[in-house]
Amino acid sequence: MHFHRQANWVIKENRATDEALFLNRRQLMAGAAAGVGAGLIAGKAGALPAESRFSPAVPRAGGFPHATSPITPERINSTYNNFYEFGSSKSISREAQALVSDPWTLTIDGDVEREIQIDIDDLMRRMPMQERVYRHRCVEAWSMVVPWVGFPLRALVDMAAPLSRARFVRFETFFDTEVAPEQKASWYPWPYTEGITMNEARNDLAMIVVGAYGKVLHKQFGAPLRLHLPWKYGFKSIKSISRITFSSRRPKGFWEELNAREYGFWANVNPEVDHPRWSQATEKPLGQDDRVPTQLFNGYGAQVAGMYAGMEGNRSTWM
Ligand SMILES: Nc1nc2c(c(=O)[nH]1)N[C@H]1C(S)=C(S)[C@@H](COP(=O)(O)O)O[C@H]1N2
Ligand SMILES: [Mo]
Repeated sequence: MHFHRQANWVIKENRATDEALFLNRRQLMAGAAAGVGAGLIAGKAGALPAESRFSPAVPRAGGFPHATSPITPERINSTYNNFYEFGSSKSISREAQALVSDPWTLTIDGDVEREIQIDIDDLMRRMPMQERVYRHRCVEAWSMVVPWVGFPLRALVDMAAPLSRARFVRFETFFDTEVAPEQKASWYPWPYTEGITMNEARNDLAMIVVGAYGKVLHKQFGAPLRLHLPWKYGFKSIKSISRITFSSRRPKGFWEELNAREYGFWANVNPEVDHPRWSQATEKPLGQDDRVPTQLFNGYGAQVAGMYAGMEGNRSTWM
């Protein structure tokens, strides 16, 4: 199968150099904090501030395979989350407001020409920002559809200039027990980490997310930057990334470390390969009553299947 390196939905010119697009982020965050605070005082966890929109709006990627199923209502999505740093229930949106996402420095290290430390605002100004509507399929068999705002992971990989020996990319979440007391729990291998191959990192679909629903990313969504790999189970899409490390060795993620038999390295969505404890054939879209069939590669096979040619018969490709 032939895969061209640059798809037509990748915005070529760097729209992000338009200062007005981002420079408001600090103001936005201040507005968001005020809004969330007010919401919390009113006793509504996950109250959504109106002030946090990107202005002007980040353009939706043209010619892109946007999800066509209904977008999950923001209010539902922002109060049903997996973010174990703030608790193992889905109702962590209130606890997650303790996250300090501004200022935020991303470190890029390992097999690179030189280590980079970059402020999130600088990074956003340098990256080609766009909106993409993605399906997300959690390994627990629920799903959602989200209009993310962000940029192709490949643009960040290019900026990082990895050495030729780099074959994997490892992502690490912040570690701060003051902010996230759950990180004191010694039975978890904190901080949360995940890893993918360089080939996967350069795939057109791999996205670094900094916003959702046209707004700066809510803390419970993994502010200020997270990964989204829509063809893989959701646990691969690590939140609140503070470090990206290029490596010649395959990293072992948080869940693989905990239970490799249930949560593996590849974790590509496949309705025909069950989780050891439940079926993966169907999923429950958040906010909908009925279950729907799960799709191979979560419906993104045309864009990603070529990366796994010859691996289809291995159970580990789907776990
Ligand atoms: N750091 C971190 N990233 C994480 C998780 C987590 O617990 N901690 N949970 C993962 C799982 S299992 C899923 S399904 C998604 C959930 O994203 P959402 O809460 O925005 O829906 O985040 C993923 N990224
Ligand atoms: Mo998940």
